[in-house]
Amino acid sequence: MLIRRRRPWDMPESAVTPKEVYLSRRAFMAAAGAAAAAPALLAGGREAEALVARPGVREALEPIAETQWSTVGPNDKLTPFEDVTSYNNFYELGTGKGDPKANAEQLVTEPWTITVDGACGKPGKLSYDDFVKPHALEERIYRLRCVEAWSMVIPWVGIPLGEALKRFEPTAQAKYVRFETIHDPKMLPAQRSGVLDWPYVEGLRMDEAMHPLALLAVGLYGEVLPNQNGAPLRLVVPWKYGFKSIKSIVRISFVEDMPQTTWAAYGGGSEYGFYANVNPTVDHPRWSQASERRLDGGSIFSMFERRDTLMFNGYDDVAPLYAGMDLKKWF
Ligand SMILES: Nc1nc2c(c(=O)[nH]1)N[C@H]1C(S)=C(S)[C@@H](COP(=O)(O)O)O[C@H]1N2
Ligand SMILES: [Mo]
Repeated sequence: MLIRRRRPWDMPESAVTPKEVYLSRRAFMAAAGAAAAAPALLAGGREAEALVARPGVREALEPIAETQWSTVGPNDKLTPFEDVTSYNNFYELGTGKGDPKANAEQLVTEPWTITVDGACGKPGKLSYDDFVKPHALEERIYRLRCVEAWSMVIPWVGIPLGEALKRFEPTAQAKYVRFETIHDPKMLPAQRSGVLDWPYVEGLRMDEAMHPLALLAVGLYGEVLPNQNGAPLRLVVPWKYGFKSIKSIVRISFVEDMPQTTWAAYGGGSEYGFYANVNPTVDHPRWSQASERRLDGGSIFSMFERRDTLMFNGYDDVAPLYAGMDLKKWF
């Protein structure tokens, strides 16, 4: 089922995609359409055009709805696939930026089971397919702002978090959602170290989780999510620092109390708190968050260019979620 909606933050992908990429994508779709028996037409009679032609392509995803769901501005260029998939934070696969890619093959994502429990009417253990397949995949181009003051623009493929959560019928006791990454040192070599408390845990307040911008990503650039980016299923919360966007999720729990989350607990609370909304006025203890470095495939000189960090990473639509809260206190 496909529900097509437009939001004020929408912008056609063609506005941010380098033209060659956009055109080659269309060419690839024509080829894919000829090869695959699957109908190329989505509801509304529009052709799916979210798949990208690139060498070394992994598994392409099924036709993707809503390629127009984008939340970027005219100054946002897509971060090249190469950078999105080789400059990563995934501490379970190593703390160096290149480690997650180098160790990616050790993570086995099939089979994959997601346990949903806690305050809900329909808890369960679901296979990846049972979890994801009831939903139409959407492409969403979001800015990702890491707490380390770099940012990217990534075309995710995923399902709206809120719609996925509703299927489990959260009860009135469900005030927060807690997410857990897989804990298996055989597959995630750095889990043999104590660099963080494992498993990695993140959480959202229920109303944050239900916000239409919150996404569960299963792919990027029209392909199945590479392991280093959190395969097979990861959270994307574009108005919060990147560490909230927890990877390789195996457990989702509806809970009454604010969950203890990995980075909020780290070092006795020496990093950010539970909310971790992008906020240019709340500095990290060791650096300013007023500006950031955009990784967009620009020249070597662009390494030194800074741009202003935007409140909520520019996603003002979420501001009502925090009405009346002092965000210098609840950072
Ligand atoms: N399980 C887990 N999830 C994680 C992390 C991690 O180390 N482990 N790193 C976070 C951080 S700090 C960022 S910036 C993003 C990076 O996502 P990307 O590598 O797909 O760009 O993932 C987040 N999710
Ligand atoms: Mo990050």
